Amino acid sequence: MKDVSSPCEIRSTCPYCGVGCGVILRPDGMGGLTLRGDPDHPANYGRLCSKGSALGETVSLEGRVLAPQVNGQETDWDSALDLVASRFRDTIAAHGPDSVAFYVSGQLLNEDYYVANKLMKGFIGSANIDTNSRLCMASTVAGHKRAFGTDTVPGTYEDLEEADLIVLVGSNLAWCHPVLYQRILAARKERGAKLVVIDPRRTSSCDGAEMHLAIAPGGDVALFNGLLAAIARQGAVDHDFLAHVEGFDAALAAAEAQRLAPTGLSQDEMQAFFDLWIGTEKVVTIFSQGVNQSSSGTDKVNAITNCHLATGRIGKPGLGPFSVTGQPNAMGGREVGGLANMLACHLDLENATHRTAVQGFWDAPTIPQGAGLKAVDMFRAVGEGRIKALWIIHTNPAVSMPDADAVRAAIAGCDFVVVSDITGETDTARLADVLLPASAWAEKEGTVTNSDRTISRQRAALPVPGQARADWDILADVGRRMGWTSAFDFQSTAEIFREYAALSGIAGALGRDFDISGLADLSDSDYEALAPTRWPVSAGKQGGRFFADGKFFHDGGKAKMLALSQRAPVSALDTEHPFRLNTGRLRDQWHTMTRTARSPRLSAHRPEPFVEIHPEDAARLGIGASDLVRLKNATGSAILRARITSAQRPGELFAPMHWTGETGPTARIDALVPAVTDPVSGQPESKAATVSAAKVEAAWYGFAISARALAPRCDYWTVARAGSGWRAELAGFSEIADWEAEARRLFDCPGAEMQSVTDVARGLTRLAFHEDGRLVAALFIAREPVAVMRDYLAHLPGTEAPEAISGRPPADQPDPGPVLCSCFSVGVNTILDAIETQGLRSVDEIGRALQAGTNCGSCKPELAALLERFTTRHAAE
Ligand SMILES: Nc1nc2c(c(=O)[nH]1)N[C@H]1C(S)=C(S)[C@@H](COP(=O)(O)OP(=O)(O)OC[C@H]3O[C@@H](n4cnc5c(=O)[nH]c(N)nc54)[C@H](O)[C@@H]3O)O[C@H]1N2
Ligand SMILES: Nc1nc2c(c(=O)[nH]1)N[C@H]1C(S)=C(S)[C@@H](COP(=O)(O)OP(=O)(O)OC[C@H]3O[C@@H](n4cnc5c(=O)[nH]c(N)nc54)[C@H](O)[C@@H]3O)O[C@H]1N2
Ligand code: SF4
Ligand SMILES: [Mo]
Repeated sequence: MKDVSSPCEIRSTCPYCGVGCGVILRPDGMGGLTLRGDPDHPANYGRLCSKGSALGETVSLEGRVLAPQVNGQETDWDSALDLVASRFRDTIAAHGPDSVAFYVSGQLLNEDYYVANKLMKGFIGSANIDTNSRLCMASTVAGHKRAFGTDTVPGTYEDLEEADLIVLVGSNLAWCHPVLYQRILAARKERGAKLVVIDPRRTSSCDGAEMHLAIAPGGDVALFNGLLAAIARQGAVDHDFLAHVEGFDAALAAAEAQRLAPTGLSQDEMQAFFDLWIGTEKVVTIFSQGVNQSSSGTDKVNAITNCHLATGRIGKPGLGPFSVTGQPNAMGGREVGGLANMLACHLDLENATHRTAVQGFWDAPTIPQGAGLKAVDMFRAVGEGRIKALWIIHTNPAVSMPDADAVRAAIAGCDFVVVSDITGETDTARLADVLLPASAWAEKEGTVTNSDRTISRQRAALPVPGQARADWDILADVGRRMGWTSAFDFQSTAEIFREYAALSGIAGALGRDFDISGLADLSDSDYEALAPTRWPVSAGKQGGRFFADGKFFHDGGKAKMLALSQRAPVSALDTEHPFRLNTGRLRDQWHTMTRTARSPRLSAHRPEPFVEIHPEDAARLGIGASDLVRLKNATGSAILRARITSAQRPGELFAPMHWTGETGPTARIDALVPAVTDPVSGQPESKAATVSAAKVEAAWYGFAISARALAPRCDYWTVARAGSGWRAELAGFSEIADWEAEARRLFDCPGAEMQSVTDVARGLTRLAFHEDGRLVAALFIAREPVAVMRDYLAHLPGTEAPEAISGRPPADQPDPGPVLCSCFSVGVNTILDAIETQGLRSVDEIGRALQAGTNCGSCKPELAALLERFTTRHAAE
């Protein structure tokens, strides 16, 4: 597979979402690369979304950590790893194996993950290894295990195309799994399949959907209980399939008892959905974080699997429950046993036979007898000093964990913290005693497993910079330094993969689903050439679907339906906290933005953090467009820009999860999310905090552009890449007397030529700085949120821009407006103008006129929404 059309092209996999798109990389010989979608990869057949298309803009070495650091000082690997090994060894000797922990990531490759799990569970002898997948997939894992006996995704991506009805539950697929969404849209065009979205917000995924059910947060169990009752009432139960299922009567009785539980939906809306679901045999119910990240997340998963089991709609083409995985290797992490309550290869820690089998295979001195600490409990133990040595790999918990300020304080207070990252510029890495430089996506080898169980190779295309090393290599080295020389004597990822595949054969023999023993004998060159392969790969079974034959993995071979009742989110609304705060993702940013924020194109879509609020709520609170809003509760607080939109239900707010201490310190949204979890899965309820909201009156507001990176020091700030420079939003609660001095410090331009405009009465100050005839920076200050043409100004640094200080383009140069199509940098105003003047009537026509939407297609739903808004407005006029 490595040989593609040109010898310097390399096939690999996109490092972002769980769709797992294949990419073809072409190094430019100067440390950069260009890429395109792999037309032969079964996840994407050549497609890429905006984030995948912009990968080339994120691989520069800017901001990378290139040598190990101890207490902020660069050192060599021997010193750093001897310190790590000895501190872990000494801590274990003094306080026992459960006094140490690893917190890892669904973005690790299978090989990295396997070594981390083997080291902690088999050799250190603790199960205190958990992963950010606890914040992501844990409820699905628990729900699958309760229903099927194992954590098995029954279906495949082809099912999404063969379905006649797709239901998205708590999934903004258009933004979070854009290539799958594009595949569904293409199939809809062909087959006329219907799309239903169940989400409290009207998201981009709703544009073009037949039905949007704006469910009350947490209403999903009641809704799917209602569906189960309707399935029974309307005679849609598959009685033959029920021979393979336990628990139907109890599940139905519980569902019927719940008929009046609140969903926020009208009876008519629900009945229309029930009729559509029941009346369409080929239905795939896709679910994601609106389901998982809930204190009843596991129940939500089972409320969905109940309906599919009752109707026998599972494991056949075009139908089934389908959990889409978040991170590129969220699925692989579940397979290697990255979670604190699992062993490798879908074997169970609680099962003595499984434990003995794994311990024997590893020839391990020990194996924990039960589950270790799950993420939230792990950081609580860190905070309480029970965990004394912690190694954080490939994740940024000081930002992404609930109660993030407390987690940040816990990490800061821990005796010994090791962080492996590609950059030291993260909220977490800044707290490390030892910072280890990891090689990044385009530099490392291994495998990942995507949402439909397809294992794909990630291949190195760029040289490893500085002293960076692959995560598996660092982990194995520490294992050897701790004394387990032969168990961690790995020389390559191929070797690790073979061991892992061989262990899965034991799991298969013990009756587990995950068996890739057919790959245990791959030679190095077979591994190098491995084509995307869906598991299982064993003598008995190759790829395909599970469960159509009615064989499940519980003792006795039956599936289980669960008796469920709806529970409200844990945080209660009250007069002090009248708003429910929902959180999630934006189209063009990835998590804590350490990579995507390096791309100016991706940063243009939503350059500033915000909170979405319904117009009625905004009016009641006196919040206008662009005002700053403070959210507060007992856990923490945040300041965010208001975005007023009827896409929110009244009483509910939405804020993105992406901003950090590095990019917008008052917008760390997990500072507001309390550390409450699902009792079964331990997954935090990240989408249902309760908060107060109030307008913030700042003394001044500012907007800045700069050719150089800037480090603001004021009460509110956020920075983003723009053009070849940066843009920043600023605000302060106290007056600043000398704006020139302030600006020269902010922009680090003590000697630059300055133009200025001041209107003391109106509190207006504008300063523009030129060096050698080119604009280096400009600052616009006002008493109200600054009204300048930001998207135009953002491209000026580095150009002559003699009139930048006016804050608007010359008359002959229109303002493009906020970028909507990031591939071709096409702004909203440009699109609206073309719709009006050229009479464009479809997304395709917009594409032909402006190119917008013609590359990755991620913005097509937003283009459709813009068209619709325009036509409705004009129809009304
Ligand atoms: N662009 C982008 N894509 C990504 C990522 C990224 O960072 N950026 N991250 C990846 C990862 S790791 C993950 S896990 C996935 C997540 O993918 P998604 O789960 O699709 O993303 P989210 O935005 O977290 O949440 C989905 C939706 O759940 C809704 N929701 C909130 N509460 C409820 C509820 O009670 N019921 C229902 N039915 N819905 C509710 C929210 O309004 C939101 O629109 O995305 C992956 N893809
Ligand atoms: N409020 C709220 N909070 C959430 C969520 C939500 O919806 N709402 N979603 C949750 C979910 S589903 C997830 S998955 C998490 C994600 O949250 P995190 O995992 O904390 O976020 P990332 O930014 O992906 O962190 C990855 C880190 O790994 C580093 N890195 C990149 N490549 C490599 C490499 O090859 N090796 C190493 N060692 N490091 C590397 C990056 O620089 C970055 O610091 O957030 C969770 N938190
Ligand atoms: S959908 Fe986009 S982010 Fe996800 S794997 Fe494909 S290209 Fe990457
Ligand atoms: Mo995730």
